[in-house]
Amino acid sequence: MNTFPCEPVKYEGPDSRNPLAFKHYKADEIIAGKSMADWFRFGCAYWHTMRGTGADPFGVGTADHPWDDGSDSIANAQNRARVFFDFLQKTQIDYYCFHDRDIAPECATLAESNKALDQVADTFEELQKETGKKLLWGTACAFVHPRYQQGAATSPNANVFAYVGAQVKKAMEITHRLGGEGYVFWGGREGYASLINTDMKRELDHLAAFLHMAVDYKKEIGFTGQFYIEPKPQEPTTHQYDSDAAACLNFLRQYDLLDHFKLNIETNHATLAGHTMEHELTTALDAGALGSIDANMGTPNVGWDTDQFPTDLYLTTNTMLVLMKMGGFTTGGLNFDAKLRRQSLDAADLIHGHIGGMDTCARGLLAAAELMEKGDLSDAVAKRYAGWQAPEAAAMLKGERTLEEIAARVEREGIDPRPVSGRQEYLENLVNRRL
Ligand code: XLS
Ligand code: NI
Ligand code: NI
Repeated sequence: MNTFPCEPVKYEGPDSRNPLAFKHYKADEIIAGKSMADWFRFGCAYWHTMRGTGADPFGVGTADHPWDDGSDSIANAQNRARVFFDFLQKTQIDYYCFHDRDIAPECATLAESNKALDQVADTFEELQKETGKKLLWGTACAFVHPRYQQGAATSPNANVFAYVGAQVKKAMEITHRLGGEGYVFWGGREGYASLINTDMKRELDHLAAFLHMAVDYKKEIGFTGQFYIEPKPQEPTTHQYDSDAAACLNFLRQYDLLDHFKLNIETNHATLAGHTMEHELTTALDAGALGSIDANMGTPNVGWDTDQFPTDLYLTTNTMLVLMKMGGFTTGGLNFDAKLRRQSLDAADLIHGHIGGMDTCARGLLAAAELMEKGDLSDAVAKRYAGWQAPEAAAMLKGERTLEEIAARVEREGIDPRPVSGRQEYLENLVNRRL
């Protein structure tokens, strides 16, 4: 069985009652100068969509994937790839992302694993040519295998560091070969369980040395895709070194890596870090380092990375407001790093999850575009800081005034600032009106 058990999903408009139709996502509709498809550059995560079984810490998988024979054979991996590209076509998703070990089996030796990866990559290459679908980014899975139990590039064991070096080298080559527009480093176990047995300074030095080697190898093979770090505060580690956007930026700056990396911001990771998605996106954007998005959402009171499909209009509107400020993605995209609930067994549920996420994003884009166009929010912000246009105010920021001079002016002019309203609720109502 090489096709996905459903018809291709089409746009039918907001009044459609067809559960397998887009109500808002219309790929070629131009919004603020760009097609919806270009604004989003939607991506699908191979690990969730094709390899997610619904297993959780309390029970085995439940998903019904009739195309999968459950074996680790190359033939099964290649067949899965065919079903996946059919899924991409049926959902109008243009990009995908993978870990090396999602697409091909891990074998007894590294050489055999590399060979398996090459064979499956042949199939991916053919399928890309056939369908026009593209690789948004690739990555290496350096957290599942027991060898990485204490970390990969931050493992206390030098041989683990070497092994992950070999694995990432190959994953970069495969990403390059498949025309990947980026490569992600998500440090799943790059952190600690406890500081009691951890030399944090040393581990961070190791991580930086590792990333510098990756940057060198990228040049060596002529891979021009963008490198991304994906922040996440914990899970599976107690503390992950790439805990949030600010921590990543600090690390990259400290180790002279900022020119080579951007951030891939994931919604549920922002939540786990105690931030809003728009906070994380804005932190990255302000540093010129917003690269890509892993779109999903969590249930904050659960406290896990539940990787749910985005269904929240506030969330997607706020996300799109930041993305529009940036002018859209360049190499990045909006990858659904999202999985079905364990009760959602059917292959068709995968379609519902993805098209629901796409429609939610489309509504966010439409709302954000209207808010941007009307300019109410940007006007309010401009007005809030308008006082800085005055020559004396500007001079204070340019280093042209001392504290003594400022103090003298405050006395001379009898400056006595009065509180003014931040108008938060008024503005919240404005946003609400567009939803
Ligand atoms: C896990 C991460 C992972 C990365 C890719 O929480 O989101 O899926 O996106 O390694
Ligand atoms: Ni992710
Ligand atoms: Ni995640």
